[in-house]
Amino acid sequence: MKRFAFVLAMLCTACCQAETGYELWLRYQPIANAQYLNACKSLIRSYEVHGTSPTLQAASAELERGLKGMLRISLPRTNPGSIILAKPEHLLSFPNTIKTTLQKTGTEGFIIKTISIDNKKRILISGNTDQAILYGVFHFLRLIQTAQNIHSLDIISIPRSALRLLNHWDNLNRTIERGYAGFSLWQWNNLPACVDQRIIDYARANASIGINGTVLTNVNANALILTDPFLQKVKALADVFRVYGIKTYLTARFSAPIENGNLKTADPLDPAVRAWWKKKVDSIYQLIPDFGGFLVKANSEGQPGPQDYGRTHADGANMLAEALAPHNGIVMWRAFVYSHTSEDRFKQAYEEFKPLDGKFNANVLVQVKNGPIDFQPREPFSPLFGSMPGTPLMMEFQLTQEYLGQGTHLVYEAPLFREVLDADTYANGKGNPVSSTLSGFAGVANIGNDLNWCGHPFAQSNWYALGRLSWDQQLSSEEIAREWIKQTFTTTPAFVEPVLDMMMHSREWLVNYMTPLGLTHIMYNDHHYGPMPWGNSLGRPDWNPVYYHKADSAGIGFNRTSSGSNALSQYAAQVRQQFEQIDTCPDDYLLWFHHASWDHTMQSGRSLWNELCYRYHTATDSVRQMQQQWKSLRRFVDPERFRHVEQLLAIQASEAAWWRDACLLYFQTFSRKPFPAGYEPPAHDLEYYKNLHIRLTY
Ligand code: BDP
Repeated sequence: MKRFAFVLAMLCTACCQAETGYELWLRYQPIANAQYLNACKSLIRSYEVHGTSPTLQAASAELERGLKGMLRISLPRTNPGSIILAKPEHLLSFPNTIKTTLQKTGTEGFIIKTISIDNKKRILISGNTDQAILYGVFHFLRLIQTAQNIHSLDIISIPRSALRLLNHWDNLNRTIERGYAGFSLWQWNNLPACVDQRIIDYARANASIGINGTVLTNVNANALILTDPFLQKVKALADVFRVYGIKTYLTARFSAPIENGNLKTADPLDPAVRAWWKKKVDSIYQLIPDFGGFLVKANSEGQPGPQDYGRTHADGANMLAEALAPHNGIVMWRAFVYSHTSEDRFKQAYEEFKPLDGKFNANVLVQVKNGPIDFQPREPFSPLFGSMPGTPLMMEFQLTQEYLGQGTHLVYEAPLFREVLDADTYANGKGNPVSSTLSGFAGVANIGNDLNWCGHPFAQSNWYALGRLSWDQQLSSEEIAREWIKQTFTTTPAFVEPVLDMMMHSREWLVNYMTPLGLTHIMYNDHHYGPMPWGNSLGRPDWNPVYYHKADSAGIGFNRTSSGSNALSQYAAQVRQQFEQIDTCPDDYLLWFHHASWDHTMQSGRSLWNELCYRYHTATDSVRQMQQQWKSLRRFVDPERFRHVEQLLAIQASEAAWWRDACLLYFQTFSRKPFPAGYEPPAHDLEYYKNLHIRLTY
């Protein structure tokens, strides 16, 4: 009996050992299913690798580490090996079909193929570069971590997009703009002498999901990063990232020639300014030969830019592009611009950038946020997508949850990403979704030095999703979530299915307890945490919530049809038609485009007021159910991560109710309608919510 208890205790410790989350989705836990374990072991006994580059060494090390963890074997290197890591030139004796396939995989695509040599099955992981092989190794390990059949593999995987980047909004003092997971990973004070293990693990995690570029610094840029001592530090990081196929990029402060170079101007047409940038760029490439280029926020929210000198965004971007072109570097010029003079902030990016289509140099991409305003829980796609046929565009998604519950709400963002990517722009007719208009992807990173990298254990899934989706835009949110859950927690279906359900609904619930029916930007001033629909104290109208919802006794919402700001005219006719008529506009976007009466009949048949109450209440109830759902899964998760999620869900549930009560009470002052019967009454009165002064330390 004692012995039984001991074995049971051992088993429990084995399956639920404390975990910090540091390993992310690269946990490589021992395979518990004996049958699957044996199947893997019968195929995997050794490996061979052709070449000695640091990247191949990293691939080998990862393979050994992964298989040691999952199969509990130390994988010997033999020739021939049961796994073969090789480029086409090492495959001379191999069938031509493999070589022909590899002609199509480019520099990053890979194949994983079961082949037979000497009547023995072998697994070939190949690609045209060492980086491609590294991607193949990570994919192979993912197959095993997610318990896929590896008996007869024939995988070809080619990234659909060449630029798959993280954008860190990290300041040089290591604070992170809109960061909810600690301080920056970049330890500027210790660099370049000291590059900690975390930098390597960051690179591994990115390579495992195909991310091939990282912008190290905040878009609200500091010119100091372009000085020689800092560039030495950047080089130390770039040297690590290169091994994992990751290019390093920096944000360029447009006024750097003045701040660092003592010039009188940063006018992009001034020859001295142009010469300064050229010299600066040349010196960066001396240190970092594969430097990726610059990301620039200009003439936006107080950042300097070419318009300060009467020049256009194209003049500014092209000046930098010219300096970078000889080195194959690129400029990612952000389209996030708005000013207080614009009658509708929605329209400004399009108005400034559309006329510049075709005027940018070949190595400039315009980076556009997914929606026209600013990373709201739900936005229609930015009208720039599909409107700039002569300019490569990059998608900017925000992984860090500035407007999505920040560090405490469980929100899986892939459904948001998919919704935008799948929206049809009708550029040149039907069937041109936003995804087809893109030349690259950027995710504003949600990573900091918290033990588990992202703060909320589930926030890791958004980093994961950005990588996987930018590699393959055909992947569904569900497929990505499944992969992530299995690797991050367990492959047990009794856990995977309910957690999948939670994740897949989480974003819609958040929309409905924060900003249902197309409400926008009704968060607190500045830090954007919590509800403040009454906010009307900031100097600029377009910083105030009341500007966005326009609630009055007649109704609520922003009229962007032809009788209003006519922002809808920025879309193709077919898109416009979807939204223009109040009776056919989808409920989810109604208040984005219409000032609708409180009695307006929604597609559900409810009045607008009743629908608003319904959405706020049901979403809050759903979060409470999610909380219970998680509690029922305790036995599948280690105690640390279980408790952490449990505590965060408690915050989320109480904050959903806070959002619900504060918003409904406030909007009721305009609708003057009662709450429909049967709903939980608000916990406090409106004054209570208005008097909550939420101060955050970040
Ligand atoms: C807004 C953020 C601000 C960023 C800005 C940007 O509130 O901190 O600097 O976007 O994207 O969402 O430049």
